[in-house]
Parts: sequence; C-alpha cells; structure tokens
Amino acid sequence: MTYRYITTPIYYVNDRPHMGHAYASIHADIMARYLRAAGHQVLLLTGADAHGEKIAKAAMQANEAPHAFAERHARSFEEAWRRLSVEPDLFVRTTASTHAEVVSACLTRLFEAGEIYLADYEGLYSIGQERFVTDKELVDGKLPEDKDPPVLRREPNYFFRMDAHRDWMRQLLLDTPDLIQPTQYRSEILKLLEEPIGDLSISRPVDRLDWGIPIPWDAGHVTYVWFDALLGYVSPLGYPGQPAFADYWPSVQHVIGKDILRTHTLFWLSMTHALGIAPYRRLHVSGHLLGSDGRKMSKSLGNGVDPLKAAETYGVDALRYTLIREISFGFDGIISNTVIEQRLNRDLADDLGNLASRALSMVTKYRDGCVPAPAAYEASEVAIIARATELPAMVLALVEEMKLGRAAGQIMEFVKQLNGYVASSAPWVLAKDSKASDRLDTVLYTLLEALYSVSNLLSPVMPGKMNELRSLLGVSAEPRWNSPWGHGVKPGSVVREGILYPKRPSGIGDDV
Ligand code: ME8
Repeated sequence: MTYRYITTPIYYVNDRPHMGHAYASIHADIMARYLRAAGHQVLLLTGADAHGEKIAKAAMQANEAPHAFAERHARSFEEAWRRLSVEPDLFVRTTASTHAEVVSACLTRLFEAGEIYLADYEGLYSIGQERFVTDKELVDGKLPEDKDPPVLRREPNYFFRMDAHRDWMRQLLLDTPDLIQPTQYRSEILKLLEEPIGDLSISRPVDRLDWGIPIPWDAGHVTYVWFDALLGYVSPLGYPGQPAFADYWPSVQHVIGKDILRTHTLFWLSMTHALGIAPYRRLHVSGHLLGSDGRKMSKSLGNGVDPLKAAETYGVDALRYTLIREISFGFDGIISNTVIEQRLNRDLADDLGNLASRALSMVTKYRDGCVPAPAAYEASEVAIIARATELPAMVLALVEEMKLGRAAGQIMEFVKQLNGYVASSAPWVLAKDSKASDRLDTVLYTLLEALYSVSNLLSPVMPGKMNELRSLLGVSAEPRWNSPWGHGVKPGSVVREGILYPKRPSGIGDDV
C-alpha cells in the first residue's frame, strides 16, 4: 500500500467559492479519486484560510466579528464541495487551536535558531494578495490581479531569513526537473532565484491588525497570514510527531493557481527547508480561467460563471468534465455557459450518452433486456478488448502528470471507437438473420462490457453519472479499477434503458 497526499489551496474565506476555486478543487478531487481507485491510500486536503487583512476588512464591511465571518464562509465552502462532488478527507481551518499550536511551535523553533529577526520595513503592500510587492511587479501602479493599488507601509516586522535558502532552492529546482509543473512555471522561478529574493516579513503589528496567530514571544505582533496558511498543509497531519505526517507527507502534491506560485516556491520551500521538513514532491500549477470576454474571470468584471448554478443547470458531472477537458492544465482558458453546454451536448450526450442508450435499447429489444453470453470474438472485438485492457494504465500515467483532460480524451476516443463498432457491426441487420444470433450476442455483450469499462474509467471524473450507468448495466454500484475483461456485466442479468445526459437546447445558457 502506498500513501498519497494531495492538497488544494487553503482558500480565503471572504466570500462564497467561485469557479476558480472549483477548478482547483475539482482537479485535486479527480486526481485523488483516480489514485484511490488504483489502490493507493489517499488523503485529500482542502481548507479555509481565515486570517489576514483581507478577511479582517471583509468582516468589518459585513459588520461581523472576523471569526464568525470566516466560519460562516468556511461552511459555505464545505457545502459547495458537497454539491460539486469534491470529497476532501481533511478540511483545515487556520482558526483551529491545533493549527495555531503548530504555527507557534514552528515560529519559536525558527526564532531560537536565529532564522527570524526584527527590523523596520518600508514598502508597498498589496492587501489583495496579502504581501509586500516590488515596483517591478506593478503595471499602471498596481498588481494586474488587484483592483486597488498597493499601499505604502512602514512598520517593525519580524523577518524570516528567506534569502539564505535561495541557493538551496535553486539547486533543488535544478536537481528535480519535475518538481513544478508545467515546466514554464519552473523556469519562471529559476529565473527569479538567479537574483537575491530578500527576506520575508512574517509578522504584523497588532495595533494595525490583530486578527491572526500571536507571535509567541512578542504580544505586539501577529503572524503574517501566508506563514500561517502554508503550515496548514502540515498541521492537519499532526506535524511533527503523528504517524499520519510520517506516512503521507513524503508523497505530497499541491494543486494551486499561478497567482500563488511565488508563495508556494520562495516562501514555502524556504520555510520547509528551515524547519527540516522535506520539500513537496510536486507542485501542479494551473492557469487562470477566463470569462467569455477573454478576461480573467472575476466578480468585479461580472464575467464569471457561478459553479453551483452551472452544476444545477448542466449537472455537476458535466461541469467537472468540462473543467478538466476544456483547458490544458497550466494554461489560461475560457469557461462559459456555452462551453459547458457544448461539452454536455457533444461529448456527453451525443457520444457517450448515445452509445449507452443505443446499446441498452438494443439489448432490451433483441434480448428482452438480458445480458447475452458472448460467442466467438472476431478482430473488431479483440481490438476493443485490447483497448479496454490497456486504458487503465494509460489513464493513470496521465493523471500522475495532472493531464486529466488528456486522460478523459483517451477514454472518449474509446467511446468513439465503440460508436464506430455499433455502425460497422450493425446489430439491427444481425437481428433479422436467425443464423447470426451468436454474432449478435457477441456484439451486444461486447458493447455492454466495454460500457462497464468506460464507467470505471470515468468514475473519478463523473462519479454520479457513472454510478447511474453501472446501475443501468445491472452491475453493483461500486466502480472497479482494472477489472479484467469478462468480469463486469453478467450474462443473464437484466439491464435497464435510460438517458444518461439529457441534451440541452443550445443557447439557453447566457454568458454573463
Ligand atoms: O490565495 N482561475 O486563496 P484564494 C483559476 N488563501 N483558478 C483560480 C482563479 C481563476 N480565475 N481564481 C482563483 C489564496 N483560483 C490563499 C491560499 S494556500 C496555503 C493559501 C484558484 O481564495 C487558484 O487555484 O485567493 C488560486 O491559486 C486559488 O484559487 C486562490 O485562492
């Protein structure tokens, strides 16, 4: 048994989750489900990042205490994950006392080791991104991802000696070419590491911000939100002493968006190095979702699609499928209602749904709904069996690289092959020929068994619909990975007809 640990970002809980959050969480959830199906012992972590100025400000605007405000939104994230079939094993709250204890212990250790010092800081601070920024990063006076320009700050801060770990980080990236994926993000960070990166301010004076974990040796400061949140990846495993940490941490893979690449490389790698925690195994970095107008999806631009509304309109599984299939992971791409609708109507209803409903209705019509036993296989069946047998390993190899869209693409190619097989074997012609009865049995059985394979292969992406498909095929609901050909549908058992993906008339989804 091998342990695998996958994390989503620990989201700021200053509002309801939006499509960008759903994008990262659904990718992490699908990867977790594939690895679980393949026999790994998997933990999927998500959580709520509750501290920092952004939350304090939003809570004040909502006229609510920060703790109650963050808790209310954390619950709306939990509810959203339920509705989007994202099933985390762990949900960390940075407000949890167990988490605060880990943060305090880490700070104390680093302080005692001379890794933290006090100094005055003056610089531009982005409240949107919760970090000090450099002039080089600004476009027209602000960060491109921010609404407001950064503010000038001068204050005493505790600093972590981040720059002292620069050479080590550089060497780590050089020695581990697949540490950060896709590779363009590794190159970006390697370039940054060629020059000094400075030290990291890790505290805020309480007279300006008191919403955070106190600095253990100085009541006048609270911990900087990123130093606190990143440790949310280790605290739920019982770092440092619990067996779960020893078991799961060596396999950790983080899924993040490109907006938090620097914090997950410069900050997190140097922190783990200073603390003697092994660096993560993989950082999977996504691009940004764009609205139908081609601009980064955001609430202020009004070009976003609400994930819960989309799940209600098109079905949660169609949304999950579209999110992994439409955009190559790591690149920017457009997600609009039109895009989801097209994926639903074309890939899911026309290709997969149609294949299932044709196979099931032919079995109903020609064999009274009973699964026939196959007779002799011919070349076309041998090709299908070979494909069904090799797909699980191919799919898993792509999943390990977070190429979920390509994995789903391979499975949908198999579906196309099966649709071609229906056309070329023409069961409706065989049904008219009393001497072709064995042949018809073989074709119908092959279609049902291949659909069973497809349901197992796509189950991590579309758990609900694939359960439905297995139930129509008369097979128990649990998916089985790598089920050998001939061990799925049972000759003599009964299938049911059904429409998996009702088609939606085009143009109903308005892209606002
Ligand atoms: O940054 N397209 O939390 P956050 C794609 N609390 N992904 C998007 C997106 C978009 N338009 N918008 C957001 C934080 N995301 C910190 C994380 S981790 C220790 C602390 C996704 O709520 C993307 O994965 O701002 C991005 O990295 C994440 O949401 C940021 O979530």
